[in-house]
Amino acid sequence: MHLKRESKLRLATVGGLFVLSNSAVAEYGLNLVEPASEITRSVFDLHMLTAKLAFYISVIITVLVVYILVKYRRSSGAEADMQMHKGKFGVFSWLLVPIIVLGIDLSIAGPGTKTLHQVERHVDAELTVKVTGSQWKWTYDYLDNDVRVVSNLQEHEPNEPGYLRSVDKLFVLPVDTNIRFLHTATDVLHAWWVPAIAIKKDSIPGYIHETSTRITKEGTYYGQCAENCGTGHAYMPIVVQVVSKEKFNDWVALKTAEASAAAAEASADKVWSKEDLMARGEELYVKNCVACHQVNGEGIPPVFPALKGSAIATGAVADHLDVVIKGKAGTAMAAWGGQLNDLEVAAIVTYERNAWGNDAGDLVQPADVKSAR
Ligand code: HEC
Ligand SMILES: [Cu+2]
Repeated sequence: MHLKRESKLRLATVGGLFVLSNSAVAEYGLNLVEPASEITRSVFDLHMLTAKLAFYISVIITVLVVYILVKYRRSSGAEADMQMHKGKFGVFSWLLVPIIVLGIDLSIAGPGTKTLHQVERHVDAELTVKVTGSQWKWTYDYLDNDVRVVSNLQEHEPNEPGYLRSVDKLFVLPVDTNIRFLHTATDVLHAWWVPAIAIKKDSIPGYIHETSTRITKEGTYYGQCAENCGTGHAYMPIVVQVVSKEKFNDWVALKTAEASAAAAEASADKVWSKEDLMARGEELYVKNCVACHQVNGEGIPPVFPALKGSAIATGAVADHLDVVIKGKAGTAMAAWGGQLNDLEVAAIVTYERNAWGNDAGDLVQPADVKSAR
């Protein structure tokens, strides 16, 4: 089949456009995640606008360059026009090109400014949640309701679905509500990042950064820490469940009841048996401490010390309680006193003193923790 040169060029251009067209790209899921809030919709639209403009410009320029290379090649006898700068086109193109470029810039600047304004706007919040990053988990404090959710990585095998993406406790939020997030961290920099529903801001120890959103669609949204925060950086995924306002209120009521029951249980001056403390202690240890001290208690020395056979975990109870409640400033060992109640600390410490061949043999009761605080 013989095609004229122009027809071939036309065919190539149309084919190229088809391959790169929106629908073809969408099939492969290469785009940003589908936005589910006003602010992320606005960020998404800005991305599409700039991506489209850049795409069209690159196509026009490529076609132009190829056309000029072919048409004005020396072998076809083309000669340079040495007087071009004296003609009308030569004179006015210096003006024309910047005008076109500025026009394109301004067409992005308008929507860009609008989005930036939205990012910085502080709405009247109907719900405020303090989002705290720690090595390696997220803590969500619902400031209006006194509810706290501590969200840890849910362990999976590498080939299972949900590997490094799922958590034990979901972060539940209501739909169609003005939500304010207060971002902070307890140890190093983290960044709470869920691209479908909120913009990303760094979480910095000692500082509080504010972002807000209004989620428009119920569903489950995924994210992760977006600031390299240490060896467990990959182990702090985020899962947000957005539900109707009614469901959210029910959930808050349930969580409040759970919290007050746990507080009552912890503060009752009950003396617990070794079996009960060890069982609870193991569960809490696995949830809170294994990222550093490992399931077998052997840690990852020299950074994360072994608790198996450690002088502190087999020595005086007071020293052991002191480390767990107050932490060790300047190390990754956090002060757990504010995050765990008396019963929980008692159970974990009892477990550490009697697991993995440690044989301190003694029990620590909630009352001991209360007086050690
Ligand atoms: C993010 C990492 C990390 C997590 C999670 C963590 N620890 Fe530690 N832990 C450390 C580090 C680091 C040290 C060493 C501190 C130092 O240099 O004295 C330490 C020290 C200790 C010690 C003293 C051990 C010794 O022999 O010096 C105890 C006891 C302890 N941790 C208990 C716990 C308990 C209980 C938990 C869970 C509630 C926990 N840790 C969670 C990092 C961690
Ligand atoms: Cu992090």
